[in-house]
Amino acid sequence: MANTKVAELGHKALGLTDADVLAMYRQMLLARAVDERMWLMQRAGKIAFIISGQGHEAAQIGMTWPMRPNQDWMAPYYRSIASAITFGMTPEDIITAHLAKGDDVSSGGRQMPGHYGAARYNIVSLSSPVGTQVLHAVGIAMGAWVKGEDVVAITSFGEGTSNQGEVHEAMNFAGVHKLPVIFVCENNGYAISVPLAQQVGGLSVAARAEGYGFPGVTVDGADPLACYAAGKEAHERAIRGEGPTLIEAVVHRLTSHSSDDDQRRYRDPAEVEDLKQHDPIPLFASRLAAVGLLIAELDEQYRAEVKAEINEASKRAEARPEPDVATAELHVYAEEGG
Ligand SMILES: Cc1ncc(C[n+]2csc(CCOP(=O)(O)OP(=O)(O)O)c2C)c(N)n1
Repeated sequence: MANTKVAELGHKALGLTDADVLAMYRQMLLARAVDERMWLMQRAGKIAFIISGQGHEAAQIGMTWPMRPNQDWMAPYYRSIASAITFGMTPEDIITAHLAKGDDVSSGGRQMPGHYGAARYNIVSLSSPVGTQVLHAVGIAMGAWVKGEDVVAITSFGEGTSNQGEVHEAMNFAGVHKLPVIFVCENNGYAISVPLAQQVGGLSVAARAEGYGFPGVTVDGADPLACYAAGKEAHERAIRGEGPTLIEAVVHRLTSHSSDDDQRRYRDPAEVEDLKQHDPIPLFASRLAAVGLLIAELDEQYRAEVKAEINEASKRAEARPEPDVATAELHVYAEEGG
């Protein structure tokens, strides 16, 4: 792997080794494979509902890569499959949650699929109203600051969600108190069927950061290295006590909004066709190949390993027990004595 003959990808200047960038690529393949498998399971009637992260993998993996496992926290959103994997969730955990099995780590089958959350991975459970997770991340950062703990919180949301009141409140509060939090807006240009021009007056979400008193940057969300660089810088600022950063990653949503939606009803056929040109996985694969890091045999090996892992994960997830009907109201109402 440490092939001295390969051309420079620019990754070494960022402190990444050849092995790191190949691992990032493999993880993109893994996140995509989990996602695709769950669509198949949804179409087969095994999973009720799926919201995809396809097209967001480079942004999510690049941005969460600098985070410290079991130390930093994440308040994700429903497209955060690749981020959740970087934070430690396994394909089996994710598929089990979507199958609403009784021992799913997120909620024991009691949450919407895609509402990632597992204290064991430092991932906060999100709620169905979009944007609540942004307040949770700021709360975690505030708590860490009060306790003097070295913790950075990262949160993600779409550009439609960036217009919610609580997102402004969260960013303003974090700016005032210089909290160690990273706000990631994964701007895919649509809030379900509503295009960007009808959502954001200024067309830049990152530009808003200036009003809150911290830096805002826009990055190409199909480029995992650009996303890594932005995430790393934001993480270092947070640790140094300099406060939040807003990163707007421009991505393409390769699928419909959810398995209940059909984007062909509101996107031009040429635009849907053009999406393939923006798929971050082949884009990164060709960059890695161009500098001699990803040879065809290695790519095939990764794809075979990932396929075997997903096959195994879905088989195990399907064999897990259903939730016990007797626990349907658990955590819904106050319990006697606690
Ligand atoms: C407060 C609230 N309003 C509306 C909805 C319905 N809803 C769910 S997802 C979504 C679109 C959000 O779009 P965006 O934030 O751009 O994220 P994307 O899905 O494009 O990644 C909406 C309107 C909701 N869940 N919560």
